[in-house]
Amino acid sequence: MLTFYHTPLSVNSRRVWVALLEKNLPFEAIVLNLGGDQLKPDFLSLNPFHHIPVLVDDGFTVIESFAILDYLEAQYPSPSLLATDPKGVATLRMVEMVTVNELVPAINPLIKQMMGFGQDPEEAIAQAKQKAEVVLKFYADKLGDGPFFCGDQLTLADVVAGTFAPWFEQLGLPMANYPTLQAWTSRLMNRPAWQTTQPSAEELAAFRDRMKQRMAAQGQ
Ligand SMILES: N[C@@H](CCC(=O)N[C@@H](CS)C(=O)NCC(=O)O)C(=O)O
Repeated sequence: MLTFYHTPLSVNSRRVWVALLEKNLPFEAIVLNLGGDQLKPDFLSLNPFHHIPVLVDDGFTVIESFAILDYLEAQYPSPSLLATDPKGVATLRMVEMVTVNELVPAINPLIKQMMGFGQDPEEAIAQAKQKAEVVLKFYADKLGDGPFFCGDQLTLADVVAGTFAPWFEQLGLPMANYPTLQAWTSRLMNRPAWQTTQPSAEELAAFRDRMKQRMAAQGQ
């Protein structure tokens, strides 16, 4: 039996959550409140770095979302979320790495602004948008005319980049400039796995309030 420790609003968790759903794997979900649950001894015994997501499969513990995705593909290969041809394998990994190494750091100021956690100077916002646009152009280039990054089948490239896609507009990145990416985003948002894992406006507002309280308590 799979046990998935997560927090619904975390994109690191969501990529695993979407993969579990896309692979039709039954699992028990344990939701952590990151206000302290992650520091309790039981959870620290699973992940000493106190991060979600964590997956436990029949007593075997996997931390780090990308290791979890690898494990799921190896242990439960069907349906596959991997590419098989060499160009697809490279595209999949490029999209994954560009997402975490380029997109994530670039959009930090935009997330901060969207969530109302503070406002960086205009120059920093403009620079963040510029960097994010380079990623969007890269995505559009890799997507080409295909429905998904690696062709006709959904792969982990779509899962990893696609769990950010619903936020692009709200981050101030106009998707009308990227019609093929916009169509890809709609394609993903129509899938049950994306619909199940998309946070509601209420969940988002509650998260925003909790974070603001936490930041105020820490004097930020
Ligand atoms: N590299 C890790 C990052 C995980 C991560 O940063 N998780 C955050 C939530 S998005 C977390 O658990 N934060 C709570 C903490 O560090 O105490 C992964 O991909 O799984």
